[in-house]
Formats: sequence, C-alpha cells, structure tokens
Amino acid sequence: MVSPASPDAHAITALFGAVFWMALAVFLLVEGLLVFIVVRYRAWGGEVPREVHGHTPLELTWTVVPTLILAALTVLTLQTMSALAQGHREELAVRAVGQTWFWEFQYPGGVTSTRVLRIPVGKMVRVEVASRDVIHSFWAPELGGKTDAIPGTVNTAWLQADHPGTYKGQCVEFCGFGHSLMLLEVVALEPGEFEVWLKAEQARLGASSAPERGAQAWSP
Ligand SMILES: [Cu+2]
Repeated sequence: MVSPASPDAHAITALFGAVFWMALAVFLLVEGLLVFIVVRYRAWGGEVPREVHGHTPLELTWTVVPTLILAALTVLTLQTMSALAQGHREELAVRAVGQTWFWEFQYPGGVTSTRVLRIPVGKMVRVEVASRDVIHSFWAPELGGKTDAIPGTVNTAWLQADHPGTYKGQCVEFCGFGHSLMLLEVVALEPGEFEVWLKAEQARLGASSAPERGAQAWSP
C-alpha cells in the first residue's frame, strides 16, 4: 500500500502519510519527554522534582493540542472517504465471488476466472464483491482499500490501474483453514489486449462443453 498504483490508492496513501507523520511527531515528543524526565529525576544523583498540584496552562495544552490533532485527522479522513465514495464512472463491471478458499471472477458474457482478475489499464472497473459462504475480504493494496465480501449482499469496490502490471492481493478476513492460501492477482492489460482476451474467452466458452468450461475456469 506504500506503492500506490491507482487514483484511489494514491488518496489512501496520502492520508496514511499524514497520519504517520503526525503520529511520529507525537511519539518523538512523548518518548523524548519520558527519557528526559527519567534521566533528570533518577533516584541516584538526580534532582528531586517540585511537586505541583493543578497547572492550568499545562492542562489546557494537553487537552487542546490533542483535540486539534484529532480534529485535523477527522477532517482529512472524512475528505478522503467522501472523495473515494464518488467520482467513479463505471467503464466495466466484474464480479468477485469469495469462496473457501479461492476467488472467482466473473466478466461480461459468462467468462470466469479464478485467482487472476484481468482488467484494462486506465479504465474504471466496478467490482461487485460477493461471497458464497462465509465473510471474506477483497484487497489489492496497490489499487485501493479493502472491501468485505459478505454472504447475502453485494459490496462495491472500484479498481483503476495507472499502468500495466500485476498487482498482488489476498483475502483479508480470516475465513478458515485455507485463508492464507486465498491469494489473488489483478493483472492490468492494455485495453486492446484486454478486449482481445475477453473476446477469445467468450468464443472459447461458446465452443466448449461443460467440463471444458470447468477446466477453463480453473486455469489462470
Ligand atoms: Cu477468505
């Protein structure tokens, strides 16, 4: 997820970066003060601290500053969430069906594949994320956030790859014994190449028997 390759993933990584740097600043400040105090007021040869009860400016500071930090994080998060919730113009729809323990992908014209999802580069793909049994979760980190696959309902994920390539992903909701094997790959092809592949698969589908179609679905 630190090497984003889609517009949505860029937005998520930017938010992650903001949270990371703020958290790092807080960490360094808190740990720095802790070390300073441990050394300065150590039991052997250190100073004896002055006892203070009630320190209004200090108490205001440690109330107001975290409030401002959390408010900033809230605003950034809501901005990113609302940006990710809109502005997707569907150019292709596919369905990703989770099942113990593999992913099946369904394309227009009845074409299916397992484990490998092919998409055209630069096109906005709507992925209908569904499940046949238990809860799974679809995630290709370089291309966007996680989307749960919940039995009885269909969730939407949006994928748009910036450049051709293979983007690894996997089921990210523990779903049983074979969960760790429930890998997936999003292969982004040039749009022309994708069309050729889809047409060829559709033709192959029309000309094959049910067992052949089964074998076809299982070959990546
Ligand atoms: Cu799963």
